[in-house]
Amino acid sequence: MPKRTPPAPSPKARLGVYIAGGAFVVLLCAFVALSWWQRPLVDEALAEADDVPPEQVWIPGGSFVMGNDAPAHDAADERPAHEVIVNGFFLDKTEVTNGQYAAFVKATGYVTVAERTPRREQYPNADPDLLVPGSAVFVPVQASTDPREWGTPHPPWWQYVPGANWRHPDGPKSSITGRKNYPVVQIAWTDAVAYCEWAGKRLPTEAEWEFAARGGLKQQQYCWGGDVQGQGGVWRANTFQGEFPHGDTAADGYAGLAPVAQYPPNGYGLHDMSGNVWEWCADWYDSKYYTSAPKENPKGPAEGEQDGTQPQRVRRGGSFLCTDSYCRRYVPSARDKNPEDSGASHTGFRCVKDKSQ
Ligand SMILES: [Ca+2]
Repeated sequence: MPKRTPPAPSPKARLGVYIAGGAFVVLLCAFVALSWWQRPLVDEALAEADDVPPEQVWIPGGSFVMGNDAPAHDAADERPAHEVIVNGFFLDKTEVTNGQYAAFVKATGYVTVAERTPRREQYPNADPDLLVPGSAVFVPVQASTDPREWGTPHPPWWQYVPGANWRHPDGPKSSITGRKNYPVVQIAWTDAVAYCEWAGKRLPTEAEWEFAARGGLKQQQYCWGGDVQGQGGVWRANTFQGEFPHGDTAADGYAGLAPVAQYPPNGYGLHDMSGNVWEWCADWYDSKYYTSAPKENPKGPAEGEQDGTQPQRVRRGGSFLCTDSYCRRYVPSARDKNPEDSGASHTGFRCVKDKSQ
């Protein structure tokens, strides 16, 4: 008996199949979309985490002349030049990078000062609009370097930017993705100390920092000797060339930050002790400290000199914003300061380890 061919589905049955199939596709798409929407957010900054700690070099210690009182060098807080003795120590070969700081945050969940909401009691006189998480960002505005033309107490190229922090160094739209080997910035002194403690290290004293920056040279103007930056077409540090603050020509290869170790090391094998980012030191800052500092292993004054309402901590080394025409502080004797809760887009750090640690 011939087999009977199954009857073709009726148009109504076909319609039902199409509707069911369509509904399935819609549900599948909805499920995929929902899953995407509810996906775990990838922390872009922590994705840069680099578990390789900064390599260190041994700084042998000894005596040196700290400061600079050469008549042509007009910096009162570097005077008098005086003999100082420091013990030997290990020092990070480079500034701490985004990748290394990300590893610390990934391991500890640490929240930096710039990511916290400032409290009114901490800043009783602050503009309410500024009591939001954020930090100081360099903005290359067209502006005079003459303070009489600023119209503000602070240079107009420094602006408090809500949402600026180490993950977003120039503000919320910036990121450190792909910048694992750049120095971490927007780090307050407090944040630097937290990293050092986690790493079993500490910040250098100001004397240790200057001893190391001089690279074994005696009273030379620069970390590399006496040649000026760029002499003979040789660039030895990431500084600023061109008309400050808006016209960085990047003759040294970089406008703004550079990855660490792009320039030759000094005599101790240390990179970027001049330029790139200012580096926090352990000490309180006092402009007259050199008049009374002890000779052996000075650790800074007992308290910081006030600037406004806050005591200051020491920063050293200059940054990518240092330029001979305005801020020539990328030399090893130059001192700078900032309150310990204040990071900036040109400030980072490196760490010391003692032999016994
Ligand atoms: Ca540069």
